[in-house]
Amino acid sequence: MYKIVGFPRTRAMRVIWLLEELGLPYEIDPQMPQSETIRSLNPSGRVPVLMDGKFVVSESVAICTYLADKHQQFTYPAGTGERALQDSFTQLAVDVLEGALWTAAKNTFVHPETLRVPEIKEVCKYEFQKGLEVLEIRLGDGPYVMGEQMTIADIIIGHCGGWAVFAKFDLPKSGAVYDYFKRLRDRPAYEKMVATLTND
Ligand SMILES: N[C@@H](CCC(=O)N[C@@H](CS)C(=O)NCC(=O)O)C(=O)O
Repeated sequence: MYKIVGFPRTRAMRVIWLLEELGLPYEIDPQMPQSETIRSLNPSGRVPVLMDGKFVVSESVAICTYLADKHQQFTYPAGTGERALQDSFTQLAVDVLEGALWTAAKNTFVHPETLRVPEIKEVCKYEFQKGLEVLEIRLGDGPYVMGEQMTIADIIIGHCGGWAVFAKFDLPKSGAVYDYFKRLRDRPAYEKMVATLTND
């Protein structure tokens, strides 16, 4: 059985969501970042980490890519044009959406107070909006970024949407991007992932 090592209310949410979509059994060891256990598995001390037997992999996007490739679901095969476009959406999410959210978080509660630059949160919100504008243009007719087939790119983007609500970043209240985030939130696997957070 897969083991997710990491407190669920973190980027572990992406891995939990994907495993729920895949309908595969997993257990969660809710380690806090920088715990001794986490540092023994991932020198950066960051969560999540996935254990597949003795195989250990860190970085949520790499974990999701591994699982999707291994089970040949929620991804296009490597080396195809579709996969390149899917990866391009994933990178947009990580670079622009997550980049803005994570920079804001680091300057709000993650870094030591003396190192924080609270004013940067406004820049982050601006960058996040720019990312949403690009997403809206690239979304097309949907229902998912790659069309009919949901992929891990949607999981990474959808997770950033939920994170944005938590961080009090503005999200559209109607339109294509609103509908897209709602479609993702309404998925039973998303709801099952959210249920694991209440057990924190
Ligand atoms: N790029 C990594 C980022 C992991 C990460 O920074 N996780 C946060 C929690 S969401 C963490 O462990 N922070 C603690 C730290 O940076 O020391 C991923 O996607 O897994």
